[in-house]
Amino acid sequence: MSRVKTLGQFIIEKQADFPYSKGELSRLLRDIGIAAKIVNREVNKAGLADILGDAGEMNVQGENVKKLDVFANNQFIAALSVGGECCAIASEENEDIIIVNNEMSKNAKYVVAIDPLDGSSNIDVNVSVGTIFSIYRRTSLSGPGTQEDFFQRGTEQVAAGYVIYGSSCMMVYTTGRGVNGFTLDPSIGEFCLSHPNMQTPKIAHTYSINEGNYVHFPDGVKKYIKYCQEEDDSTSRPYSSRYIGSCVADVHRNLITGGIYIYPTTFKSPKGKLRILYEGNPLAFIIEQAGGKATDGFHRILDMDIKELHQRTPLFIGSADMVDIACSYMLKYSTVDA
Ligand code: AHM
Ligand code: MG
Repeated sequence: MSRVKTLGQFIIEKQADFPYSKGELSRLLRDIGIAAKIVNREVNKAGLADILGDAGEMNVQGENVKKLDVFANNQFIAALSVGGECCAIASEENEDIIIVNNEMSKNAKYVVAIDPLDGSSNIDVNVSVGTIFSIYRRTSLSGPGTQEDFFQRGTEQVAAGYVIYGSSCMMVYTTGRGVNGFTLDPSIGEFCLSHPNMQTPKIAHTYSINEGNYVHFPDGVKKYIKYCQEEDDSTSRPYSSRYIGSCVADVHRNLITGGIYIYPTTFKSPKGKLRILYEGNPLAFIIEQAGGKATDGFHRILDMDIKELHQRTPLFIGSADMVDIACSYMLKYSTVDA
């Protein structure tokens, strides 16, 4: 009989890989796991409770905030604030960083960037949504965390992960030593290791992009989409198109079955729509650890300089060969600004 390994057991086991670690990162990951379970509970009863629908506010990106966004944001901020490991949080829902201001967190080592509920347009329609997080070691020495603590390249992430609230709830994370996935077993209330050492296929046959924006795409993307749709037996084209509209769900599916997710620049979003700090970088870290690639069409996401908290980026992410081919079309037909 195989023995179930819970997220908590796995985290403690992995801590032994870092002999000088004091366990702060482990506790941070555990706190995120607990908040995720609470958010999952609310997502699951979204249709029942009066928590469904708009909260009637706009977030800092000028998008409608759904009630569950607010709930998830509050849960994660609370979870990250109590443990004393995190000194500041950057959230998609808050214009400025949230300084964790208590006695325990003054000398906390880490800052956390988070998209508490990604894919919010899917909440009202019972389609998968997710949480994305990214953990950095602070660069300031002590005292309250600062905005500059977040202005680090993605290569500096010490851990990153996402939670997908889908047909089951899963947490997938990396600390730079591979990617592991845990599925929530509701009967025991624990995330259990279900997808050890995840690897994404190098080449696959699925592309994910909002084709409704086609006329506004850069030429390189237009040509790549046409390439995906052409008939060619040797490369199993045409490819399938799958687009959920929650990048966690699209990237998660592509991580498992292979594929590419693209959110390029568009007329409406000339710098791309996704935010690098809590969408691009964590997903890029995970996908690279799983053997895939992530770029903005030209450059590696993890090497980008961060100058703003809510900085946007185009994103080409997924199976290595597919990202390479898409980028070769960008190089041939588009310029960095187009
Ligand atoms: P959000 O964080 O406000 O939910 O926005 C990010 C989401 C991604 O999850 C998703 O892939 C994309 O926006 C969908 O955008 P669009 O509706 O323009 O295709
Ligand atoms: Mg988001």
